[in-house]
Amino acid sequence: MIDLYTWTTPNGRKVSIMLEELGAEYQVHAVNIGQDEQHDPAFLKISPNNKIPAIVDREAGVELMESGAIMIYLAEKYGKFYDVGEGRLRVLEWLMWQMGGIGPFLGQVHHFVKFNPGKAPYAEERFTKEAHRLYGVLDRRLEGRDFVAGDYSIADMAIWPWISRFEWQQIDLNQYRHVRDWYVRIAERPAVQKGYQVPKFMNDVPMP
Ligand SMILES: N[C@@H](CCC(=O)N[C@@H](CS)C(=O)NCC(=O)O)C(=O)O
Repeated sequence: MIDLYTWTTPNGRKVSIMLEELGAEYQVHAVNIGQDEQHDPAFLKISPNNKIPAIVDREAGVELMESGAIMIYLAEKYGKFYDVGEGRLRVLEWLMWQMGGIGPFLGQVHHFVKFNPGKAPYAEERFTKEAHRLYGVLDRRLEGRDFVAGDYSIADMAIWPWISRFEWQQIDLNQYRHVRDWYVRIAERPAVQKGYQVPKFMNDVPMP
């Protein structure tokens, strides 16, 4: 049994989608970051960086924060979604690309463009430009491929929830047709539909 500490955000959904894909038994603990529950001392013991997601694997006595580390841990534990397609190194490469690029920079687009428009025009311009650059990189990677590392892997599961906020990022997915086709292909998976609604329903999975 895995305890999942999460909220309705891309980083949280990465792990709930993965747990659904694995068919793993898990218990959800909602950490409402809008109400500062991530600073609760009990949660900080599991996630000292005060961010979701985090897991506890009771059987194995493991407590883990950081979505990338959690996904690698689960992939190794269940022997799935890691050593696939073009191999472990490619999966790792695109997973790290998500962790270092897509997550932090699209997160800044949400902050400046979606939630604080007009306050920092330079930041809006800089992060929107970077978002388009990253979408371009992903589009080129997906040309002639169904998934970023050949077969469906934790790299796709990590990137996809960030792309699901394309409307927040004011990105027209039709401008990036390989990304759009990949996005729809993954969105249609039952486990993704289910994992997206953890810890609670917010909206239907956005479709282009
Ligand atoms: N690098 C971390 C980032 C996690 C993260 O940024 N989580 C956000 C929600 S998506 C959060 O918990 N924010 C609360 C806060 O910053 O106080 C990961 O991938 O797990």
